[in-house]
Order: sequence, then C-alpha cells, then structure tokens
Amino acid sequence: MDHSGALELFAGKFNVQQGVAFTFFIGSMAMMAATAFFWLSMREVGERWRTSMLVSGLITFIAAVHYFYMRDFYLAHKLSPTFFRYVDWLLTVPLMCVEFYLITKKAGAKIELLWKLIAASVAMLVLGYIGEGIYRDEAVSWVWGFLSSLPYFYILYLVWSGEVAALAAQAGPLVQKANRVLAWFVLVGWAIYPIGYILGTKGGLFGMDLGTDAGFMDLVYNIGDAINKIGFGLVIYALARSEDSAESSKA
Ligand SMILES: *C/C=C(C)/C=C/C=C(C)/C=C/C1=C(C)CCCC1(C)C
Repeated sequence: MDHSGALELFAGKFNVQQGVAFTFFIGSMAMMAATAFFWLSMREVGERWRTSMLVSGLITFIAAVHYFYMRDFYLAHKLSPTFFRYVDWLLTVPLMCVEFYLITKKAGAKIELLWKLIAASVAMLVLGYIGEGIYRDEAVSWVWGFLSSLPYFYILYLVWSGEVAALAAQAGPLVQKANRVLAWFVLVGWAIYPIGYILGTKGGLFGMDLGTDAGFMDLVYNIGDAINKIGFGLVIYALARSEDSAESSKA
C-alpha cells in the first residue's frame, strides 16, 4: 500500500482520507524545503536578521517533523492526530510571536510584549484543545471554540493597532510594511483554523455533521499551516533583504 496516498489519488480511486493523507505528505516535504531555504539564507542576510531567519526555519522544521508523525498516525488509526497537531502548534505559534518581537525590538519592544503575545497564543491553543481533543463530540465544543477566539482577537488587536503596530511604525517604513503583511496573515491566514475547527465539530457547521474524522478538518488545517508557516518566513526573508539593500545603497 502506498503510504502517501498518492497512488490511489492518481489512479482515480479518490477518497477523502487518501487525499488528506497525501496533504500530510506534501506538507512535510514543503516544510522541509522551506527549512532548508530559511537556514541556508541566513548567510545572505545582514547580522541583525540572522536570529529571525533561524526562527523561521525552526517553525517549518518543527512542523515538518510533526507532519511525518501526523501522517503515520492518520493512516494507521483513521483518526485526526489532534494531540500531535496541538503539540506542533504549541511550539510553533509562540515562535511566530517571537518573530513579531524580533522585528520590533529595534524600536524598543520589551520582553513583556513577547510574554503577552505568547500567553495569548497559549491560551488560544489550550482552550481550542479542550474543545477539540477532549469534548470533540459534545455540544459544548463550540463554547471552547468561542473562548479560544478571545485571545485570538487580542493578538489581532496587538498586531493591527496595539503595541506591536506602534513599535513597527517607529522601526521605520520597511518594518512597518512587513508587520502589516504579517498582520494580514494573522487576520486571514489564521482565520482558516476556526473554519477547520467548525468542520471537525459535531453539528458545528450550522447543524450539519460532516463526521468529526472525515478528514475535512485536517485538510483545512494542513492548508492553513502551509500558508502561514512558510508565508511568515518569506515575509521575514523579504524584509531582511529589503533592509539590507536599503542600507547598502545608503553607504
Ligand atoms: C502554525 C500554526 C498556526 C499558525 C496555528 C494557528 C492556530 C489558530 C489561530 C487557532 C485558532 C482557534 C480558534 C481561534 C478558535 C477555535 C480553536 C482554534 C484553536 C482552532
């Protein structure tokens, strides 16, 4: 049996589960390729961007490893790998918060700001895990989803008009622009996740029941991860390159 699901997919014997398994496979490859790119590019960017690029690669590296495990789990048990999924997110989402901190540090971002972002992201994920991992098939799971959205809105506020946005503006036009793009990722890219959550919640989609392990939830999460994790890193890379070339044209 082909463990990536590719054979069935291309032989036309498509079923949702094989398709979803294949997106785990593609996901792990894409995350590995992105990791190589971010880490190898560390040599190309100015000194002050090295840590940001290191973190970008850590995010995709951690995801790549989890995707290998998640694909195996999903194929072996025909169940959503909820636990691995949230362990991955608990590591990678706070690292995305570190990216916001690193780009605004030049303008004086304090470590307290980083803790606020991390605390909000951990609260969002823990509340989501309770709804998805513990009360998945119960009517209360939407309540946990709602509670999880509150810290998500707080992060949105910080990056769009709160402290992060203010510091990014002080850090200069290039950082401000990059922060704006990252803020769009948080607004649109991160909003993909609640959609996955709703698809995986019993009766979540206006009372419709797609079946909690039908795979739609994982398909949506996998798309979200590829967009957000690789996208964040590319924004940081573009920022580093544009600052470097702005500086060298000044010199
Ligand atoms: C790389 C992984 C990322 C960027 C994961 C982000 C996850 C979220 C923004 C999840 C948000 C959720 C809600 C806002 C409500 C429902 C429960 C969650 C956890 C899916």
